[in-house]
Amino acid sequence: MIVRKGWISISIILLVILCKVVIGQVDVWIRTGPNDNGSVPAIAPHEAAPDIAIDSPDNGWQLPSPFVLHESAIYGQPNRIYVRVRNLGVNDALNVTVKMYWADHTSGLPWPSAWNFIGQKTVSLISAGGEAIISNITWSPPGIAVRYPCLLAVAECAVDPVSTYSPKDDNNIAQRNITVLPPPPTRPRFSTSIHSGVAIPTGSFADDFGRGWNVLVDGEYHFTSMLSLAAFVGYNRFDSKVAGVDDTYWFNGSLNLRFSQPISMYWSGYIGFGPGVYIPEVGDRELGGNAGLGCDFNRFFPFVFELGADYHWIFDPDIQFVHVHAGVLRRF
Ligand SMILES: [Ca+2]
Ligand SMILES: [Ca+2]
Repeated sequence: MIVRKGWISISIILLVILCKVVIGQVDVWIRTGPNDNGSVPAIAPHEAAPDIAIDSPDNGWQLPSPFVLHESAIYGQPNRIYVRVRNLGVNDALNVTVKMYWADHTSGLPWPSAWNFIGQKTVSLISAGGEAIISNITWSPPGIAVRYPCLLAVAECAVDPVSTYSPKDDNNIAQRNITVLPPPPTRPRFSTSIHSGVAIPTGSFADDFGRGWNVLVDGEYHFTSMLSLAAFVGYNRFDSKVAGVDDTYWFNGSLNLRFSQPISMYWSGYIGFGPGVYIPEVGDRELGGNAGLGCDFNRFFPFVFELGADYHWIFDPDIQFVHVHAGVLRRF
């Protein structure tokens, strides 16, 4: 009886070793959704792979965080595709090849007829339980006709080949549906704009004066799509709250450094700040500064519509006001 139990134990150990050697020794996989853990079938969604990322030529290159800063692709330009491949197995994965494909989402996505090959790369080693980044598979989407394509990443190696071309039913496959945008227009470096709005006193300045109106004109030089230098002249009028005291005004001449960031296809936001010279109705010129933020609507380029607000502070006498404005800008 003791001999038989010993044989059973040895048999079980051999069976486990055999399983590890033959089955599951290497399991390459790519997350096809944010909740995917490598199980088959994969946890839904199956077409939002966070381990496939696009880095378009717009906004510079997104290193070192292409997966965090995943972008829409730009057609007609070389976009970079990144893929993170993992190994769930107990042995190292050797010579793992990742192939990238794209398809029109309206095609129904039959394999292989709907899918267009983009490119492939091979990584020599993914250690057991580890991961590797496949970088710089280059893709130039052919045009805007396919605005919402699907990307498919297919990973396999000799001991873990693809069994079925489905991101749900094979963890070697992952899909990410993306957006393709037209290239941004080549932006002229100069712009000029005119704005008008409300000038609102704050602090002690508000004791004697109420809100009035403002107009400003500016000239701006755009170093890049995200950085510019603006010089502007403003007229800020305030209504008197005190009987016997006249309304007043301050001119300002200001210089602002501005940082812009695209928010969507047509909208961008900016922040800016800088020094200024303020000239009162009566008295000497004074120094001060301003800081502001706003948003631009670029649908009708080269005309840009802008909404913004600036906080102005004249140091001595202590005068502060906020200027809320709307305007139109023309690039040339
Ligand atoms: Ca696998
Ligand atoms: Ca980019």
